[in-house]
Amino acid sequence: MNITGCNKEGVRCAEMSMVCLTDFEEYAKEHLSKATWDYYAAGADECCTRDDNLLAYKRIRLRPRILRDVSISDTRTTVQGTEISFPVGIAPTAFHCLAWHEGEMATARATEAVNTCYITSTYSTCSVEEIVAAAPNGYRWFQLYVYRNRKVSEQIVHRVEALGYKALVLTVDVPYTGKRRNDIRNQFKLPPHLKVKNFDGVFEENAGPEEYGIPANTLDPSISWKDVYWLQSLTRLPIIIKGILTKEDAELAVEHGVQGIIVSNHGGRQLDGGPATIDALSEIVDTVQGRIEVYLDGGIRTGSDVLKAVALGAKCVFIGRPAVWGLAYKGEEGVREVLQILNDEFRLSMALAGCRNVAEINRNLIQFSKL
Ligand code: PYR
Repeated sequence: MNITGCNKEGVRCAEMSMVCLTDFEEYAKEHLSKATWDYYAAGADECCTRDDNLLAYKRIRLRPRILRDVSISDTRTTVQGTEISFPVGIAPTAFHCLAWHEGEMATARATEAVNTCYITSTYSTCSVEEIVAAAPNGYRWFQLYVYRNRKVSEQIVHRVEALGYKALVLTVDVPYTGKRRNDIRNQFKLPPHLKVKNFDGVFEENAGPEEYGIPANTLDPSISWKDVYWLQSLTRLPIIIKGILTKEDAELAVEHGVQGIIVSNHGGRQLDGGPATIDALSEIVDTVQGRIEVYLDGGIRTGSDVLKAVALGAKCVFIGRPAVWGLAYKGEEGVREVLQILNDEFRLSMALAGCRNVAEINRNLIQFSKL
């Protein structure tokens, strides 16, 4: 183990000791190509929302309780009735083969080993069949977009349902892709040896300009609440809406009979100027009142961030970029390490705050005068 984690040139190397998630970030920045790094790091416009996702956690203070015998602790929880090892899963991020040659298959194996939930991105560089074969016992949800050609969405829904995916995560914050300046400067696109394998043969070859590996303008900006009913008519899977940031939309989600909400601003990659997700969480939890599960993604970097989100009512949180950094570091092993570090930090924060299990985490832990 190398204490500094750097080689002679001061560059982080794979033998170094990884202590926290930002170590993986530094490694990824130094080892990924500039265009790939920029793609994953991107926020929209001036990146205010992307950055605030992290900063907002640092504004929240905890109210630890003491002398509560925390000699035994249990980080397990459930999502949609299924037990996972701790309240952290993997958010959908695209193109894992850019970060590691085995791509999403490595991510799937890591989440299976750690026993948590992996939300597979539509924009995967391995097919859903390859992902399921790589980790047959993994617990997975599928992230879905609605395409102008509804048949495209319909086919993928039937495909993932048949493959044993356990929920559909309908992503609703991309009627159009946000403006990510470096992707435009870099003219970011997938290298020729990679493709969005879930769409093999689905779109016409050479159908004009591409955006992120499929023909541009294929997502349907006219998507509306009635499409939730349309999706429900296609599937028996639970539907979770990802991209809700207000109590009004949370209420509509409940009224439309979905089974969960992910409070998300797409990692700050869509509307710049929207709230940090942890700041949006409370009004949504208060509105939903336990009728459906509320999850969150965006800005989680430490175990105490997880503790704060769970204390404010998130049933589970999801990490996006840190999983990609883990992949860039050591593939499956790297993602496992990222999850393990977060689990260890969460367990420690829980104990230091006086909680023995996830059920004991509640809003009393949050110092509201500092919010
Ligand atoms: C993104 O790059 O944010 C996608 O959702 C593909």
